Amino acid sequence: MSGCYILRPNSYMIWERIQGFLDKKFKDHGVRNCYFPLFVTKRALEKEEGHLEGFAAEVAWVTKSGQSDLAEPIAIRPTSETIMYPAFAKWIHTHRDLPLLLNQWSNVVRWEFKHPTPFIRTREFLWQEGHTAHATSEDSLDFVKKMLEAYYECYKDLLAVPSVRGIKSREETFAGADESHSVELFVDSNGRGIQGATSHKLGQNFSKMFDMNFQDEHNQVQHAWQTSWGFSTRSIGSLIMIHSDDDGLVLPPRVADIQAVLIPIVMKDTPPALQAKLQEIANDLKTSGVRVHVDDRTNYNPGYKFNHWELRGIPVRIELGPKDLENSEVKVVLRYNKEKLQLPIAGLGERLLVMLDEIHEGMYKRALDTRDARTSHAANWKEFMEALNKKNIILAPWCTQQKCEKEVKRRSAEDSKQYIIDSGDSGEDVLTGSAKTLNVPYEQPALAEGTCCFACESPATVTALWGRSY
Ligand code: 87F
Repeated sequence: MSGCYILRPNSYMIWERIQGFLDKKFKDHGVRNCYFPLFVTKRALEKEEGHLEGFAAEVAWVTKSGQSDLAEPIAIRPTSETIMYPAFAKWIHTHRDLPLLLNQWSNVVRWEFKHPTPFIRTREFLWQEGHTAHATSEDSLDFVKKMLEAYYECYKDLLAVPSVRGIKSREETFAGADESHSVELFVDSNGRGIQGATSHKLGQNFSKMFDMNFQDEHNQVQHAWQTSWGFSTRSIGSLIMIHSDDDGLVLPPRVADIQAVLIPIVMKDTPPALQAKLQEIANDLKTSGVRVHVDDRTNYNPGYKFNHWELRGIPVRIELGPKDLENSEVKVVLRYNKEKLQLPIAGLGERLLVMLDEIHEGMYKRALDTRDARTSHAANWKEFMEALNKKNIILAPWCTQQKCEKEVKRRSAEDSKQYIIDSGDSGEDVLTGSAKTLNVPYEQPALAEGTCCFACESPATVTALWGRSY
C-alpha cells in the first residue's frame, strides 16, 4: 500500500514514550481520553464546508460493503472535528458542563498524492487529537497556549529538539480556526522548517455549525468557544532527521528503549569472571534506573556489535575487556559525539544516570546551536533570497498581509529556479520551491520605528520566521 508504513518495535516504542509524556501533561490539565468512531457521514463531514477547503481531495471514502453499494458513501476520518462535535452539542447544555476537555489517541487517513516518506508524509498516521469547549474566548485561548506549551516541552524535554513557538499567519491558519499556533522545527540537512505540532483557537466557527450552545450564568444562550490540537508520528521523522548522522540513528536517551548496551570484548567465549562482571554491572545500572542491555551473543564479534548498536542510535556503549576487568574499569563511548571515557566500575550506574541527562542536554544544545547558526536575519528581498539559497530559515520584518505572503511564495519559487541557472549548479544540492511563513514567534525582537516589510516595503508590524518547509 503506497504511503502506508509499518511501525516496527524500535519506532513504536518511541511513540509509546511520546504518548506517556504527553498523556500525563494532558491529564495534569484535566483532559480525559476517549475514543470516537473511525467513520464520518458525508452529511457531518460536509457540514462545515469552509474548513474542508483545500482538504477535500485527501478524504478517503468507503463506498461498498461486499458487492453492494452503500446508500451513502462514508468517509474515513482525516481529523475528527465533524465526528466529535455533534456529540459535544448533545452533551453541552449549561456553563456547568464546561469546560469539556477531551483527547483521543487514534489513526487518521489523508489520501496524499505527493511523494510519500516514512513518518513525514504517510497516508495513514497515528496522532492524538485534543478537542475542548469553553465558556469564554479567553479560557479557550488559555488552553490553546497550555497545549502548545506541552508540545514545546515534549520536544525539548523528551526528544531534545528545539522548537519555535508562535502564531501562524492568516495564509497558514487552519480554515476552521480563528488562530493557529504552532511549534516549528529546523532540519539542518536540507534547511527546511517542519511543523512540530499545532494548537488551534477555533472560536465559535464549529459551535455555530454544530449548534453547540450553552446557557451562561445570566441565562443567555451562547455558542461554545473551542480548541483543537494535534501531535503525530511525524515527530518521529523529525527527531530522526534532526539528531542522526552519517553512521545512522542517534536517539536522545529519554526515548531510547535501550540507553546503554554492554559489550564484552572477547573473541569467542566469554570467560566466567568477565561474564559475572557483566551481570554485576548490568544489575548496578538497572538498580540506578538505567535501561541496559547486555549483548553477550557469541555468534557475533565485538566489531559487528558496535556497528549494530551504533546504527540503531543507542546513546551509550559500554565495553568490558580482560584489561578493563583487571583495572575494574569500563570503556564508555557516547553515540551522539563519539566521546570515549575510561570509567571505574564502582558507582557506574549512578554516574551513567547523570551522564544520560548530560547527553540529553548536549543533544538539545547541539541542535539549538545548529538552528541558531542557520537562522538568518533579512531586511530586504536580496538578503532573504541569499539566506534561502544557503538553506537557512529567516527572521524578517513583515507586514502580515496575506497577499504579501502569497507573493513571497510565488517570487521565491521563481527566484530559486533562476538561482540554479545562474549558479551553474546541477540543482541537486540547492533547494527549490517556495518559502512561506513557518510562524510569527511569540518572542518578538523590538522593531525599530519605520521598519519596512522585507518583501513589499509597506510598514512592518511583526518579525516572522520564514523558510522552505515540509
Ligand atoms: C485533510 C482532510 C480533511 C487537515 C485534513 O490540526 C480535513 C482536514 O481538517 C483537516 N487535514 N485538517 C486540519 C486539522 C485541524 C486540527 N484537527 C485536530 C489539527 C489538530 C487536531
